[in-house]
Amino acid sequence: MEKPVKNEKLKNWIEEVRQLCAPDSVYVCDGSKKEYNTLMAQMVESGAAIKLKKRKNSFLFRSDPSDVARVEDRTYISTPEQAQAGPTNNWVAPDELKATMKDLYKGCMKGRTMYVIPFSMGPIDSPIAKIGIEITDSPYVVCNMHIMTRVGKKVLKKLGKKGEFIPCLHSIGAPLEPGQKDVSWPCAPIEKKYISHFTDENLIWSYGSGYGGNALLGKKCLALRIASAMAKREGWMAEHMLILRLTSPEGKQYHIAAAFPSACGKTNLAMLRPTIEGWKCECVGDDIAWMKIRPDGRLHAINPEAGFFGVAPGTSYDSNPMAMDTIKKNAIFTNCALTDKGDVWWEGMDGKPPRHAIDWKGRDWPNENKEVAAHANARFTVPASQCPVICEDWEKPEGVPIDIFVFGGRRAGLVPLVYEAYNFNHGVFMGASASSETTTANIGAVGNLRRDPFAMQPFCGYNMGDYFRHWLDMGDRLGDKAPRVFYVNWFRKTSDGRWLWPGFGENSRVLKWMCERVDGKAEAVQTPIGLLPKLGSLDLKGLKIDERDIHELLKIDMDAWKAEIPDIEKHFAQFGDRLPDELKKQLKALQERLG
Ligand code: OXD
Ligand code: MN
Repeated sequence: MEKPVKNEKLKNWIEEVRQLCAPDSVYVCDGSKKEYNTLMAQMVESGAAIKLKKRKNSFLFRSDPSDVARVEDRTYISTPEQAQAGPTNNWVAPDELKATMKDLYKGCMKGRTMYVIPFSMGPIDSPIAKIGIEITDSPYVVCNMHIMTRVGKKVLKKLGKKGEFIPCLHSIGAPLEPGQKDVSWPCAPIEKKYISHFTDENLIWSYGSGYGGNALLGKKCLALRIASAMAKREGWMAEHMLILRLTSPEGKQYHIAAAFPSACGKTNLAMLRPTIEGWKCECVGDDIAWMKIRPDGRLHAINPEAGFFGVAPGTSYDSNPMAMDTIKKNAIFTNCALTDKGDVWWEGMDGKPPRHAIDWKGRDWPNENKEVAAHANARFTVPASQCPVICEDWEKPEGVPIDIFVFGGRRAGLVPLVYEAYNFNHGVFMGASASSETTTANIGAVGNLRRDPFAMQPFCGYNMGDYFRHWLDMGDRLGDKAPRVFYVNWFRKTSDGRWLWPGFGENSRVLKWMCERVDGKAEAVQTPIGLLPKLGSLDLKGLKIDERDIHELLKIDMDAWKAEIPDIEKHFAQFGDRLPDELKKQLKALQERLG
């Protein structure tokens, strides 16, 4: 089975892990359809997966109720010095963490197959792409990696005998004793889960969870935490951003990269259907952007992923018709409900709820406790190529040139619908002080306000103060070719809880305003927080919206903004002398403008 592996370092690593984890067998993945189908058939046979009657080649999995989201409390950036990881990351010294985890890994794959997954983040021939190798004992992870990344022989070929790769070790942490019957979602208890990143060594060790970003190590672990640290060292950017292409009626293309925290609508925005006439939107990526300055002096972005791992609840033909069409076939669903007709269902899907379903815990639904049928962080995994609005250049090796950066979050009050930064450094300040109400994408309380700089709080692989500096440095290198920076808030509500902005396809109106700002066409007014649309410059043609709501959406409440300053100060203070002076200056300038 190990024959296809010619790379010396990889051969040694496979052998080292085999000895430590003691699997029954080792299998090197070839990335073929046959491999995917065989593993799925085995999982259906064992009861781990349910084949959906209503969707071609699609399957439903139910996780253990303790293993439903990313575990930020159990996620570590393990660097020799704690200061390298900074105040926003959990830290344990590498020797200590490795010793703890080696104990856990000892014999942890007993009774199971150890899969070796060669994968590429980014199109294999892209100069921005990186190769990873995930070793896992979860066939569910293998199938998801087939969709989310480019897997198999072609990656090994590219790696060659001497090529470099990022080792990603994963175990669900549930060895089987001889004769022991397996459960449908094996995993370890929370206190034994570890998602560890040894960023100085480009090494990932994950233990105990089979879910999402904890287990599909190409995504958050490699493409954000490890990649952000590499990007800092090598002078590029790895960001938690969707990428989209907007084309005007005149045929001019604009590329937008937007950072919103988890479950704030990145996937919906990436697949937006513009409601304004003549404008077209295409999706390049929905979660992660890797960006490099090319010889033309501009920043070019690739989507390092090959699939979407989207939040299912709330996805409907209303909110995201393109996602609904994308998931019609070849999809993996996790923690959705199962209808009696053999399809998936979740809260917020179109039409009436089914009269009866099996909920994500495998029980009859509805139940007397009125619990939800699908877990709030239920997901679909699906190939990006199936998206009806995937951009024809989404796999272009050199990426697409970025014109506009957008930051944002979920704020019921305070933050207006849209505003523009005065300049790039002001934009960095806006990204660095971004905030959002928390969602269900990670384990923890929902609805609390947290600062989530650049939507990278859970994903930055090094000291966030140094990361701010890196943004400022990139701005200096880009000069007048730097993207323009905007901040949006689709989630503003009235005091009695009504949404002020219709969102979804109507967000195209806001994006159009940004493009027209880039072209020097749309007018803006100067306010203490930045440049807001001048009334009339936002295209509201055909939109039924009360004028009072528009006023409210674009209102700046000076007192409320002043009250925000101490929280930004506190947030910045945690970075001590690693906070760039420029950001202190930007904060002071905001304070002065607020009066
Ligand atoms: C995701 C997340 O899954 O950000 O993309 O949590
Ligand atoms: Mn994300």
